[in-house]
Order: sequence, then structure tokens, then C-alpha cells
Amino acid sequence: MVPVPRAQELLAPPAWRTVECISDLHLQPSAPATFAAWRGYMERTRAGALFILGDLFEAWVGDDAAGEPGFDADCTAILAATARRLPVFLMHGNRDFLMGAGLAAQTGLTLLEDPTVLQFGAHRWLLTHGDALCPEDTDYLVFRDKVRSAKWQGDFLAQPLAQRQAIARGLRSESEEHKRSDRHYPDVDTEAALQWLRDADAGVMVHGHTHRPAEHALDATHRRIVLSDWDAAAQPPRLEVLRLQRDGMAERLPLP
Ligand SMILES: [Mn+2]
Repeated sequence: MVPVPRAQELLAPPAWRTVECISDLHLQPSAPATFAAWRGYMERTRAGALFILGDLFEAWVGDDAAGEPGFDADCTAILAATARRLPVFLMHGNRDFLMGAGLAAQTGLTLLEDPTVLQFGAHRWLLTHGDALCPEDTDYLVFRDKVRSAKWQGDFLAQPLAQRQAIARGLRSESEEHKRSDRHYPDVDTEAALQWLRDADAGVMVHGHTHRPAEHALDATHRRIVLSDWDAAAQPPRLEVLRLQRDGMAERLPLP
């Protein structure tokens, strides 16, 4: 059984005409084209607010990593510049769960609980990364419980930055191995998704994580919309934003 968490509530102020959602960019130094596409998007977006629903980064080993020149600092500067123009909300994914209060303070963005209900006009959108809704992924859920604990995070963050970066590199090559091994990736459980939606009194769930962009009718009155991951080097490139309107419309926008 998938536990049903109490969703945080967020009320969109009247000034927001549109809200944009992205997720699963997996930003990393070895994918410069995806980073450039993201930077361009962050500079140009005219959304009333931006919601990043997890896995913005392939790895985040602690907010202090942004304190030295390099990729993490560059990304932090971009987040800060966007957050000066519009509200930016950031949810943890299964990769970047160590983004913390330091990053939020440094950039002016708001960390978002998973799940969160966005009340936008008359419509309630349930926003989640999606990893907690995949009960078949049993090994991962055990790992998730472990690394979300204050004890594990405290112990990990107590290690020197260089050591944490080395551990992240190790995990990354392990995950590359996994990708090559053609294993079956678990998907979101329909019953669990319906329970979360009913509990939150929301009609539509928006999530990422599975990298299977689609829209699913769960029953007559509930839907789930799956965000695309980002890969500028793929053919065709996968660079997509989900734009929500106050009237309940949701539209996928491929980036140029
Ligand atoms: Mn994920």
C-alpha cells in the first residue's frame, strides 16, 4: 500500500495568469546543451510562477557545493536571477533531495512539500514528483526512506564536500549501468494516484519522475498528467514545459 500523505496547500494569488511546470531536467556538467536550453528558458519565461517538480539536478550533494565556482554555482545564479522576476517553487526529486534551506535562502526560491495542492482559480492541481507513487519500485522506496531521514542526511552532509562529490559520481555511473541493463521501470500506481487525488480534493495530478510524458484518465473525474524529462541532445530534443491556465487548461509547450 502506498501511504496517503497530507498535501500542503498553496493558493495562487490573482496576479498569476499562468503557471509553468517542469521536472526531470537532470542538469549535470556532462549535458551542456540541456543546461543551455534550461538557462534560456529561465531567462525568457513569462509565467506568473514556475514550479520545478523534482530532479532539476542529476545530483545535489549539499547547498555548500554552490559556494565554490563551478556548475552548481552557475545553476544557483540562474535560479536566483529567475526568482527575482517571478516566484519559483522547487520540489525534491529522487536525485536532488539534499537541496535545502541554504539554497532557498541564497536564491529566493521556495521549497515545496511533496505533494502540494495548488489552488489556481477554481481548480485544484495536485503536484508531486511521482516517485512515492511507484510501489513496485521496492528497493528504491527503502533507499528513499533512508536518505530522507534527518540522521542519514546529517551524517552525509558532515562529510567533506570533495568526498560527497566522489560518492555522487559513483552513484551516477551505477545508474548509467542500470540504464544500459534494459530493466523494467515501475510506473505510477493508478489506485494510489486516485487515493491521493481524492484525499486532496483535486481533479488533476501533475508529476514527473517516470519520463513517460502522457495524460491518463484515471476515472470519469480524475486525470494525471506526466511531465517530460529534458534532453536537448536527444533526436528529437525533449524540452517541454507544461503551462497551466487559471481556467483549468493545461498545455504542453515544446521549447524551440
Ligand atoms: Mn525522479
